[in-house]
Amino acid sequence: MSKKFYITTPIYYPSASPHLGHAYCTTLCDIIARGKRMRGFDTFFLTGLDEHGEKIQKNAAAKGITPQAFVDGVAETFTSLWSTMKISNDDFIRTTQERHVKTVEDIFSRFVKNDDVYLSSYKGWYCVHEESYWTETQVGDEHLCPECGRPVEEKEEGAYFFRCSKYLDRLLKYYDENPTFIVPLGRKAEMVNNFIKPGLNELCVTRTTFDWGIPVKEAPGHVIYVWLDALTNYITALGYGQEDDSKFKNYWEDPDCEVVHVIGADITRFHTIYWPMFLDAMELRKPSKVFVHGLMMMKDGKMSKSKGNVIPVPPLVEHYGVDSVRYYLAREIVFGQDGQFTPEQFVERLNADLSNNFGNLLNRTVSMIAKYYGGATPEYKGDLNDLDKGLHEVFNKTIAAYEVMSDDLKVTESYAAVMELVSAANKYIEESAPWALAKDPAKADELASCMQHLSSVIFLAGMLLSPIFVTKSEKVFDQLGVPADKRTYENACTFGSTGGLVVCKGEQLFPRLDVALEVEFIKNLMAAPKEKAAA
Ligand code: ME8
Repeated sequence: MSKKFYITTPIYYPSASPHLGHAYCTTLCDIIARGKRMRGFDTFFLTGLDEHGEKIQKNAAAKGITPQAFVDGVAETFTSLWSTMKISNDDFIRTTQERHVKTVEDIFSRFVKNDDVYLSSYKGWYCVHEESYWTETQVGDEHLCPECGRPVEEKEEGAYFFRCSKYLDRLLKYYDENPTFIVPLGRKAEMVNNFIKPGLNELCVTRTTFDWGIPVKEAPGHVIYVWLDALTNYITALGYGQEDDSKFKNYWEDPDCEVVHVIGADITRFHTIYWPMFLDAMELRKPSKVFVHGLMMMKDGKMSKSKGNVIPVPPLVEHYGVDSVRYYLAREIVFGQDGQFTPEQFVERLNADLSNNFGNLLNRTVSMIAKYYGGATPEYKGDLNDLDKGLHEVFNKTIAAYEVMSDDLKVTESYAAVMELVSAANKYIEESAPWALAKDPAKADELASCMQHLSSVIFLAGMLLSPIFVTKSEKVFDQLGVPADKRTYENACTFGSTGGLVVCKGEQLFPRLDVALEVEFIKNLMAAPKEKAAA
């Protein structure tokens, strides 16, 4: 089986500063990508910006600058946030880049030539914010956008339409043949019942009312509608239609390469209905999976600057460290479900899992190996008693569970399993009572075995956590004394591979947090003046 993996985030609109919601999606994708690389997959991880459209043009005009200058400015805040979050993307696509613009023009020309698009005129209810037309029924009597709730305006313009009707059967067949194309599974029913069953209209794919977009060569005055432009980023970034298309060939064109788009629920329709149709029209393979993650909400609803409930990411990372913030995002909010950020849960999660559970296991183990063996970790000599056997079994089960769950993108569940291993090891210490074994010369083998079992578990847990702990896993390995060239996934999965290593007690990696003080700190961050809160 090929071990290739291509993962993408949505390309975000550079219409405002990025917030914890954007950081959430990108960080989860980063954790998945790093996990695959750790396991030896040939991985490509893409993120980027969706820089065209009326909204951007309006925002730039309001600031009195060109749209390009505007997006260049916002792009910097995004790349700076990704560097703060230690995002390991392999490329950063911006839809104003020549590589993208040129290819989208060619794709459109191909659609015109093949009669996949046709010129007509469109009248409907338009939402500037969503850049979408809606039908009379969808906007209701109030004339509000069904997606974002903002007022819509009635508009008519000459436009090209994509022939969805030509590709609908193929789409439904693809759904049938690939039951896990849309995950979580309930999202598929939503698409079929809300958009396909009521009758799918042909999709309007050009605009004439603004010009901040990719021009249609065949029809001056038309620019390509932002979704056709935006969705194709996933292939233009790989070099599709360009001189160097080696990445496109290596990833997209390899039918065994798993191609995964991770998106928020707000854009499911575009990724699961129109994108596969565009790909069909280009005679290209479809993505293996569209994974729809949930929204990260605040107690009083969606994060928004006007509500003053936006969590500024950089000061949070500066205060708690990037590893802790990444851990919180992966572990607290179940990937695939909506979740709520509260300062209390943030602090309590870090205390419970990182200080009390993982940090405690590391400190106790390294101290005991230093105390009882002068630092040299005993060799593995088999499982001497039931407690040893039990922990070894959890070790093996954790590897299997981690691999299956992370392949299913059950990120939160996979890390819950890793933390269960850590809890099992802490329980094993209590039950084995090494301090008592140390007093009894007849129990010397059991004591050695106990230290070996603990150190093996920490090596594995540190490795499985390394896609999250981008700085601290290395410190865990330093404390265990693992040489740089032995810090591999295979070694960590090999029970006993820490035998003979000399531990080196270091700083406490996850000091316990004072709940009241820290909750206060986060609340102050949320209330911080705008310039401080800007990412
Ligand atoms: O829709 N919680 O861009 P966008 C979790 N350009 N995720 C959140 C979030 C929150 N509170 N807020 C935003 C667009 N997101 C298009 C995409 S793709 C070809 C084009 C994340 O800037 C979530 O992943 O509005 C959502 O789908 C995405 O940001 C929307 O970003």
